[in-house]
Amino acid sequence: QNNDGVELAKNPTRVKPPPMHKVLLLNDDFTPMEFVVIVLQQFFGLDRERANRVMLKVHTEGKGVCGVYPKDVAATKVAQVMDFSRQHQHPLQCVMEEN
Ligand code: NFA
Repeated sequence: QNNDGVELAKNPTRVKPPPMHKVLLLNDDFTPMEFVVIVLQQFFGLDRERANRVMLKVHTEGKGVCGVYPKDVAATKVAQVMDFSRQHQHPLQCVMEEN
């Protein structure tokens, strides 16, 4: 039974968990590695070691998952990272995709 797209006020009982969305970073040739590590620590709560691992995965494979969140949270993370990168004049790209 489909319980999506129904007004929550009339439907306080959720049958399914919210659909989750991956947030990914994309590689580029210009953003400093250290800046990417800071982004992963600051916006995705990774410790330095995990942040370094994800950064290197993005660097070598072209993209990497920062975290998995409900749609609204994922969208906020993407916007925050894009803002932060622009503020620092780095071309780092952050995107989301449904699982
Ligand atoms: N490729 C970038 C560099 O060599 C580092 C980087 C890693 C950029 C991950 C974006 C994402 N400076």
